[in-house]
Amino acid sequence: MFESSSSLPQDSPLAPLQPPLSWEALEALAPEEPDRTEGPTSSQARLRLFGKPLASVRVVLYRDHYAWCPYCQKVWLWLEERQVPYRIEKVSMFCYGAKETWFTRLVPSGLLPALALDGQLITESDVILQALEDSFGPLGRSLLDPAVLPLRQLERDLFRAWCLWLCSPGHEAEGKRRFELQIARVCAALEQSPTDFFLGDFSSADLVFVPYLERMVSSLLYYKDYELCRLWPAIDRWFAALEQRSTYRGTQSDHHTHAHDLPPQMGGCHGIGPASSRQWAPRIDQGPFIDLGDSRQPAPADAPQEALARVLKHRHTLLDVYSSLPELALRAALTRLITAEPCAPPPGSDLGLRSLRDRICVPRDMGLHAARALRQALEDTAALVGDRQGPELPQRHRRDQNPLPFLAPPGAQP
Ligand SMILES: N[C@@H](CCC(=O)N[C@@H](CS)C(=O)NCC(=O)O)C(=O)O
Repeated sequence: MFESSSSLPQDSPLAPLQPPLSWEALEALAPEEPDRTEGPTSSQARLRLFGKPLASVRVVLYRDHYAWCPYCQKVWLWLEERQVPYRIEKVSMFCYGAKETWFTRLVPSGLLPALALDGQLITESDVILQALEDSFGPLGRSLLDPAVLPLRQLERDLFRAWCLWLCSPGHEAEGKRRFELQIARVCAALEQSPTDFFLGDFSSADLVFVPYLERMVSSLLYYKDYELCRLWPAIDRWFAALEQRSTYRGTQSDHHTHAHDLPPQMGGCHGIGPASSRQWAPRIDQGPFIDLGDSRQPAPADAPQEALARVLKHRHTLLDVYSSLPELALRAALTRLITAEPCAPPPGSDLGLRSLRDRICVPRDMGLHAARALRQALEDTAALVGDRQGPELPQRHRRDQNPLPFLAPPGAQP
């Protein structure tokens, strides 16, 4: 894309690298932030109308800033699938920073999600889903359908077996055995279906499995080197069918985000050895970031542009928060992202570049493929000047992800 000023071949170690683009040039290459009120599912939306008038909004969803809470994902995906207009209020989770007092006045436990329906506040995701179904009709099948009820119970049995294996030290063999008993039951249920979903078309039976199956696949790969989707093809087919849906893709997270957001929520995750000795953890953390198996969809051609626009929107805050990241280094990584050509950052910026690489959160910050492209550009740029890793991600909290500095002024899209 950029002509070299030298006649040296590009692969020569002496070939001069392109200079970083200016902020103005980068801004000219970034797309406008799309309207989030209509269009595909997005964690950045604050209002969703699905072509209906503002006056038709009866629902307010209180959810986490990180677009990560599994119980919020269930309700979020239900609203998106059923195209029920709603407003979104974002709330902090304890492990990321202080909970907003306006929310604890509303919900003293501070637990998410909460939902207001016609002004009536409801907590507990299953109670919320039932209330939504009662008001707006079921998602394919009723949550109380005799075919759905045993699947909901199966999801809880699977959840408990996963928690035991992932979170209890000293239960490695037994934990795996019990998990496999349950996942075999899930696959048997899927294999009885005429489609890749549980009961024909996508329905509430599938919805209830989404949040934790996604987290199981990523966490077991990262902490146990357990390739769930390869070992259990019915689960892989189910994800492939799910990923056809833009609603799901908008809520979908990735292996890296789950691997590092789960420990503080679960009270720790136990790996089968140190991360460096495992097969998958180093790749999920340090790349190469392609072919990690967390998406079966081809990368959209504009994934780098999406990542660029998201970084530019928050660049001043990012440079404040990441004090080890010089602005020239960030421009070098963005230049690499958008031109696919190497661009040298200043000496010593490897640490700051990798700190940012490790803190991209999907889908909070951007979509899975945009995040993948950005992580790769940050890593490739850092590798030009050093091999230092950033500070380790904390296990007991994620206050390194405090949302406060990134909050948009009232009324703006974050
Ligand atoms: N049984 C509840 C569980 C909700 C829950 O545990 N939410 C977690 C987030 S995943 C929470 O809000 N924890 C408090 C916090 O992290 O701030 C439901 O289904 O809604």
